[in-house]
Amino acid sequence: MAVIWQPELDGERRRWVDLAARLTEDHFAPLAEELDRDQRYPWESVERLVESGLAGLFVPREYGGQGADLETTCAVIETVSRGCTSTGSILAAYALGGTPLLLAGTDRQKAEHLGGLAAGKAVSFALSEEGAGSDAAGIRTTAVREGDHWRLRGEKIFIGNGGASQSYIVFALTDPEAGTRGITAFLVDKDADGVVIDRYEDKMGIRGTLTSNLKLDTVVSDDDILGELNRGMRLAMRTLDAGRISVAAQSVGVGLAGYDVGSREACRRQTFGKPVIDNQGISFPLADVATEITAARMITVEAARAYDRGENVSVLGAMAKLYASEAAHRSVDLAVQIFGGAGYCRPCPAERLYRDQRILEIYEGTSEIQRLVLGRFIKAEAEEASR
Ligand code: COS
Repeated sequence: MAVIWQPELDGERRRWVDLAARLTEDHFAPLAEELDRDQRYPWESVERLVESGLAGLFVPREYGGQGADLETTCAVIETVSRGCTSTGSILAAYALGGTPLLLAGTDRQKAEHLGGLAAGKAVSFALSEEGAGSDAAGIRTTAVREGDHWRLRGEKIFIGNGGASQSYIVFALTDPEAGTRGITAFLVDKDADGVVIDRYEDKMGIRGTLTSNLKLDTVVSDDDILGELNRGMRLAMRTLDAGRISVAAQSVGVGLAGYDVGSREACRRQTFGKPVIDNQGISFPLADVATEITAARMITVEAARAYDRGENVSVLGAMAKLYASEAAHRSVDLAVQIFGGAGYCRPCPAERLYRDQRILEIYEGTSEIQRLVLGRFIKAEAEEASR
């Protein structure tokens, strides 16, 4: 019996997770150190994700995908992240870019962009701007009517998979006076005139992923509007509700990776004539980490199941991301401590995981934003109860 709780996986889900585990063991995990060292995007791994069906796992079958639910997608993201954080993050970026299309795409948009995504032409979610990261409604990119099309002007930053994606879901102000009810989502092709990517971030971790800007002075048509005019903020928030569950799954994977290397090193490494795990100073925090990863996995799986049942997951998704990313923090921190000096030097998997983990508490809503979201719900519930 495994110490850390695992959900029951039925036939189809089991098949996808086993496939992901095999690819991770044979191909993704062996590349993790090199990708980190050379800051290299693993095109060959992406090709495997596409060929195997994992890239388009959540894409409906009629658009060329596998039609899997979020619970399955998350189980696969967790499995891949356990072996290579960068590859797991690429997979999660595929899911984030696909979600607004699943939620609001027309049949034509789904056929073109979800179909493209399943075939390796990824779609990226482009919301953040300078000064508008946590305050998503503070964006300044505009889309102004010019005859029968729209002129899109502005710059997006911190785009996951930016530069490797074929198209971008860009959120822009279409009615600047209307606040959050004046934002619209547009589909933008990377090869269109006036679309420029000229900066890639040099990141602390997940160095096998690409994170870019997107400069826009381009023209789009009504057909490129994703969802309803002026309802883009809601679409972004609904997308992030699902995306946060995927980041929670990544976090469980990274937390497990920290636990794997930390617990094994604790058995291997001897001090004062015995393995360090025989000291309660090491076994007790490992017990805490095992408990926290179990709890993180339980919330994440339940959040994904709730999403698949069509329930609102704003609360559970925020809890899953908040808890799982911070549990992963404690897991990789302990792993570094167990390795001691070696854990502070390269190459050591604990050192890499320590840097990789940090983004999980930042992207798709910082821990502070998750607490803010939860705080609003708590206040509303308490006010309702005291009425
Ligand atoms: N599902 C559906 N709709 C939602 C929603 C959700 N989870 N959360 C908010 N909305 C809707 C609101 O109902 C509101 O719609 P109406 O105007 O129709 O009433 C609209 O979206 C605006 O919501 P709100 O007023 O709460 O917006 P705020 O500007 O106060 O911001 C936070 C809300 C802080 C929660 C939001 O800016 C946020 O999530 N920030 C973090 C963004 C993020 O994660 N960035 C990372 C980018 S990807 S790396």
